[in-house]
Amino acid sequence: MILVLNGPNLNLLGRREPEVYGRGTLAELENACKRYGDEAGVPVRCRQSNHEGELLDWLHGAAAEGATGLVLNLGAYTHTSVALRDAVSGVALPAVEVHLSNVYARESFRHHSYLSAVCVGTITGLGVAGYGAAIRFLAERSRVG
Ligand code: CA2
Repeated sequence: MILVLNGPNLNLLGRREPEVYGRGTLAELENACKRYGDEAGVPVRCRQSNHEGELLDWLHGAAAEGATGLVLNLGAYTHTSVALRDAVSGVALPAVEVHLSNVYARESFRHHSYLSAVCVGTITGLGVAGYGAAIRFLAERSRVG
């Protein structure tokens, strides 16, 4: 199972800033992730939280609930949270960092990520398709061990 975690404010998708994040809602994003998982032959579980501690708890429990990989869009916590970085680093599962928007085309405070160094890779600016690429990569990686 691949666990997709979306962080703060991503519950607002489709309701504000469509020029930055597109018109799709979080529910549509999560349905697309499940579809990408079906196509790649791996179950996908999606969660979103606005709370750092809840995201930490989900990361700590990921392996025990059967995750073989993580797709992480931790929103603004990407740029601020040493705690989430330490959790990703400690969880011993391959993680792909995903951003809907191209963070490098935006404000400079979005150019630094605490997560990138503890993830296998980062996909930024491809919208929902970036989640698909991450899911396909992790599905393949879990098959080859
Ligand atoms: O591009 C991304 O996916 C981000 O992770 C989104 C975060 C932002 O802090 C990161 O720098 C890049 C913010 C998510 C906010 O989502 C909203 C969606 C609709 C309306 C308002 C906010």
